Amino acid sequence: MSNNNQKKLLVGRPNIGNRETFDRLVDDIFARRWFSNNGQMVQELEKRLCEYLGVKHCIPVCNATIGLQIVCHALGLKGEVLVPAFTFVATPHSVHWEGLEPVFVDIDPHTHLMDTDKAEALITPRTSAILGVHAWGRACYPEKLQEIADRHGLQLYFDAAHAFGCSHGGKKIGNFGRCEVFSFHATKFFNTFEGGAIATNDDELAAKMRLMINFGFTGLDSVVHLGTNGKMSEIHAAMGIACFETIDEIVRTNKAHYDRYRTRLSRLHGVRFLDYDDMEESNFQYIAIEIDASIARASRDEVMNSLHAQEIMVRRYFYPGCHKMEPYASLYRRLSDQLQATDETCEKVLILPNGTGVSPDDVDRVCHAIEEVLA
Ligand code: T4K
Repeated sequence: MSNNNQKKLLVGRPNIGNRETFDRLVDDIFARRWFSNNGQMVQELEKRLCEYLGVKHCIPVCNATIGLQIVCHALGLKGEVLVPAFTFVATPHSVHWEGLEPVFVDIDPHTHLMDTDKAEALITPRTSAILGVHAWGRACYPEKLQEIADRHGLQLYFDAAHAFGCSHGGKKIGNFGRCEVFSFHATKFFNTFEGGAIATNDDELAAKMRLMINFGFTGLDSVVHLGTNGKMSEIHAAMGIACFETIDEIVRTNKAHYDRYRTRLSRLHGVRFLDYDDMEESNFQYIAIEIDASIARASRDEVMNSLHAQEIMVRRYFYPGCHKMEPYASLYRRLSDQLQATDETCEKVLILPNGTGVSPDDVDRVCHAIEEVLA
């Protein structure tokens, strides 16, 4: 990271696990001279992930995007897949990369999650799956989507990139649909520098995906399936194991920052906080606010520009919406008037810095800078 970035307040500054544990595990990796290909560290990480999530399989992969692509293959998807337009572009990319057509669905503007009625209305004979996204860690209506998927004979799986450590109905995310894909990217609540994992309770699906992440190999010279390289390396897994030791501390810090921001900023006219559900476990990683320019004293972009000028690098995820990014903007022009809630939300959302790299004083600095524009 450049010196310049060290001075900035950033969204996405990584949480760091227990450094002593990490350093010790790195020494072990070098001593064993075993760096990748389902080594001891990856196996240990999978064991801990399964215990933590209460799920039968949680296969570590090199990142969530490849994980989502592998799922497309493993589920044998064809034709169209329903995806929300309001998500990180990796979600539709994973579908399109596999030769499938992502069909963009509008969101519920209150929760930022896929609108289930609008999803059902877009089902055609070509639809093979629904890909729900647990935006900001909130579960994307798993029961309702499962009911729709069952009624129409579709597969249901989830992009759980934001939702590690979050629950729904008291059950950890990772247990819904055919499978769920977590991201362990550096900017995530729980990180392995780069990485992810595919969680499922389906033995057959898990076995197929294990083959697929390792080129389809079953033995030294035997390849029985189409495969790719989706493996996680030992050093990445070591970071995950070290992160397990600090999960509670990260949640505590995130929640304290969330409460501090909320107490101060929700007083401002035209500012709305995205809620975390009190009845569920959450990782509180994303501080997502909406600034409504029709009520507030300034627009979201005016606030963002003012903060950027002060080296507070807030982000407008997921601007401008996947349907306005290529190749989708050119491919699906006809869709733009069906995604009104997405378009409106994209104009309002601002993500504020959070995590253990942010101090209470930093939070106060961000609040002060926002108040200067909006109060
Ligand atoms: N599905 C969803 C819903 C997702 O949000 C994502 C990823 C995926 C799927 C795909 O997961 P992976 O394949 O990545 O496992 C960042 C992340 O790169 C991306 O992983 C994440 N979502 C997305 C929401 O954020 P960018 O393009 O915003 O990255 P960048 O380079 O602008 O960095 C973000 C912020 O983090 C900046 O303020 C800088 C800061 N940062 C970043 C890194 C890497 C640090 O302070 N330290 C760091 O090491 O996508």
